[in-house]
Parts: sequence; structure tokens; C-alpha cells
Amino acid sequence: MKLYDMRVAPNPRRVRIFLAEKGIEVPRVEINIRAGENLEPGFLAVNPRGVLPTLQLDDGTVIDESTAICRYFEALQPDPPLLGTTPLDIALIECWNRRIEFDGGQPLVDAFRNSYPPYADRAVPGRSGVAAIPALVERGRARLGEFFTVIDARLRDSEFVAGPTFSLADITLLCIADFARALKLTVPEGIPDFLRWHATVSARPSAQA
Ligand SMILES: N[C@@H](CCC(=O)N[C@@H](CS)C(=O)NCC(=O)O)C(=O)O
Repeated sequence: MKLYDMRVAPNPRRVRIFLAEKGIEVPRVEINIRAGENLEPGFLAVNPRGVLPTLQLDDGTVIDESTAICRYFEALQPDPPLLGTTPLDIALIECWNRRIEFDGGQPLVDAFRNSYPPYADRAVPGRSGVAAIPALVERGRARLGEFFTVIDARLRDSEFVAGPTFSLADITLLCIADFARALKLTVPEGIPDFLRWHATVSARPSAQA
């Protein structure tokens, strides 16, 4: 088994944190997206989509969606559970994880990739060749700001995003929030519950993964 990874990219980090929480070690292969290594023939032979993270099993099977990779490891090793154990927990974690991907992750991608000159013809991750649309930058920033405000309100009533226990939804949110901050994109002021949550999850050893 091999995990094709990139240290500073948010989606690969989701999988690394998930694995660290479970104490699972998988051999990693570092691929530099900025240098275009994910679009070179060597990696495209593994994953023609050209995206990370990519998990390649020993029989050659490839799983190339972060949540799917996490589900695979959750099924292999259920403890500690990060995707819920009761029907309600499972549904709420799925619900928040998808909301964070769509309402936080997509605006982040829009704001970043449509403004970063080296990605002028790489506005969509992977082997797309899609041209940037500069108008999406402001919309992405505005949606991201609104997203953090909604998340702050949620965290006023809930210790973790999906409920009283840490889950994949927290991992997804942490990776998006830290990437947004690294890019100096909007994380609004005056969101104390988000900041309380951020300090708590950042203190977990897995956050260093
Ligand atoms: N939906 C995918 C998104 C994967 C994705 O967008 N990965 C980025 C790195 S964070 C990537 O592969 N980018 C390749 C590129 O920029 O060409 C997932 O959740 O794993």
C-alpha cells in the first residue's frame, strides 16, 4: 500500500490526520503539485485524474477521494471511530463533512486557484486544463467569510463540529481553515467559538501530521 501525498496540501493532510488519530502508518510518496509532478507521466500512470491524496493498494486498486480513503481505513480499523457509530452520529458527521467540503472547501478553491498566476490554466485540481475565472475570486472570499461565521455559530452549541466527539468533519474543517489562513484568505475576526475549537483541535498530536 502507498499513499501519494503532499505535505502542504489540505486534502492530503486530512488523510494524514485521520491515519494519525488511528495510529496507522502507510508508506508515503511525496508529489509536488506546485512543480506539476502530479501531471507528469509517472504519477498519471498511477492516477490519470492527477489528484492527491491517492491511495494505491497492493493489488493496484486506486482510491482518490479523501473521504473514501478515510472510510476505507475506518472499515479496516474502527477504533477510535471517526465516522460515527450510531445511525444518527454517522448521518451528522456525513452531513457536516459534506457541508464543510462544499461551503468551505469549494469557495477556498475558487478564491485561491482563480487568483494564483501559475494556475491560470489549472483552475480545477488535477488534469483538467480549465482556465481561471478571476470573477470567482471575490465570490469565493465572500462565501468563505460567510462559511466561517456559520461554523462559529454551530460551535457555540457544540464542542466539535458534528457533535460531542471529534470526527472527520473536524479534520476537514481544520485543514480548510489552516490552508485559508496560510493563503491569507478571509477568516473573519470576532468568531470566538471557532477560535476555541481551533485551539482544541490544533493541540491534538495528529494536527502535526
Ligand atoms: N475531492 C478530492 C479533492 C482532491 C484535491 O483537490 N486535491 C488537490 C490537493 S489539495 C490536488 O490534487 N490538486 C492537484 C492540482 O492542483 O493539480 C478529495 O477530497 O480528495
